[in-house]
Amino acid sequence: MYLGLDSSTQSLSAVLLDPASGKILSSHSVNFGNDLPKYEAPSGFIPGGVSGEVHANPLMWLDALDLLFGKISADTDLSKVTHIAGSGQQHGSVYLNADFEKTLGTLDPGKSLSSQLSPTLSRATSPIWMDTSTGAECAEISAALGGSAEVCARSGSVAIERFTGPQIRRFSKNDPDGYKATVRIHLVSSFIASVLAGKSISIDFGDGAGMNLLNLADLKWDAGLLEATAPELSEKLLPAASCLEPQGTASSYFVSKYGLSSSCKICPFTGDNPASLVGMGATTPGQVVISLGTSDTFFAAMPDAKTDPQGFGHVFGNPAGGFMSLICFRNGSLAREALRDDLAVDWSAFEKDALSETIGSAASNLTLPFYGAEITPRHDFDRPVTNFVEEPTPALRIRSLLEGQFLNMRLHSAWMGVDTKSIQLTGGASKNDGIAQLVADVFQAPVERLDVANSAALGAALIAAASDGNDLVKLQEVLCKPSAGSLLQPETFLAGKYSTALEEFGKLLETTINS
Ligand code: XUL
Repeated sequence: MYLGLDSSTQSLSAVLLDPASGKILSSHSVNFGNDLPKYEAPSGFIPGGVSGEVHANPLMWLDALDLLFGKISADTDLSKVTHIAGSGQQHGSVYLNADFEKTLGTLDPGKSLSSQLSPTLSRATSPIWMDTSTGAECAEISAALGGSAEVCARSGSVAIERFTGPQIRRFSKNDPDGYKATVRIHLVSSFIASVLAGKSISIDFGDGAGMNLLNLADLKWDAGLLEATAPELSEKLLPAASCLEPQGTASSYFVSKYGLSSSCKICPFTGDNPASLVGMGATTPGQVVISLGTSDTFFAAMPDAKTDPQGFGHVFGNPAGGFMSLICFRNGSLAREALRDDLAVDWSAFEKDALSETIGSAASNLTLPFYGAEITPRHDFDRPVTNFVEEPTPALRIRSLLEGQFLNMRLHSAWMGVDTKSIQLTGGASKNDGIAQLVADVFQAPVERLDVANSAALGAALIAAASDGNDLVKLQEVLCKPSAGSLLQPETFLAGKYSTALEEFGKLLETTINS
């Protein structure tokens, strides 16, 4: 049996996989807000941070780990699990002092993880991916490297506020003593893996690429970036590694408390996005995942570490080998819901039938679909900009906003040079056939939706299986199948219209940003 864990922003989840039967045996989850109310973090982070700071309490993640293993061991014989892999919310970091390694290796199963590891934190809280407090540090790192293009060429992304390097720099500047007392820095992913193994486990290539510290050419920490970030940083990081190569076995704490086998192998954990790429069955170039959530994300496997010349997209390691892109669009559901409220309609107005009435106007009315500041492209929009050739009826406004969202995605993913053969659509709005058809039409590629509830935890379980020599692609064919009847084909007669619309959209965007 293989176990996959995902420590996300709001919950810690587990998927147990039996490759012999090709079945998911069980799924469990601990919700930080509901199950651990004492941390007063209803959405998994500490509310009320100032100056853009968003932190979480790493002790909450440890309590969640104890709770989760308690739940799984109640209905599963954990001694049958041979490999554990996992993923974590990307970019978040945990700071540990000189007692960490020794304490990890000698944990008492009679006590909780959090009570024993609490004294080993050199920083009480962990900055997470929602933190935007490091604008100055991003500028300093870029200046030290001679410009943001150099940071991007080396690390796969320009210096980004939420990325770990700028966060480490801010800590070293604001609390030099705390930084000095830090002997080891972990990502959320590698922290959880280390606790399971009872010793520090490497950061993996996939998640490590979200730090502005890993050189994608040789997959080693980049000396120039380390130096520009904080003093003696290389000593605080283990060499990065592949998530497919186990680095340890379950610690005696988990063996005696929850019944894991002492030979159960622990893989380096990866980021939630790389794990989702696996869980969505999209590790082969040409398959694209579009996730429609609060923010929309676009991610896809890439054969080479190509970087976005405009600096909006990121490059992470693909757990199956090679690389993946991730592009984040802040105005996802935010914009869809703002228009829905503007028009006082419900979601059925976005369904296929309502949208099919406007097919004759496809690509002829343009909307820059931003109701608030956007990161792709970076701009302080405060409302949508439109260029309509027809009277803007509610139906046309809906079609045009959605087209604008997907034209913006197509425009800002072109740098990858990937020929989109199929799109896996996921996230809340993906169930809507009208929206899904528009994605197919704008990208001129078939769209499928999968039945997967937690693609990152499933991806982690598949990584655990692959680390034991199972063929990942074959497993994906069995476990990452599209839901019946979810396939939508593009209307090919719209191909030319959307090519023209893409050019017009690009021009309107440029004029708006430059005005
Ligand atoms: C990716 C990112 C988020 C986190 C949280 O760059 O910041 O997707 O991984 O899930």
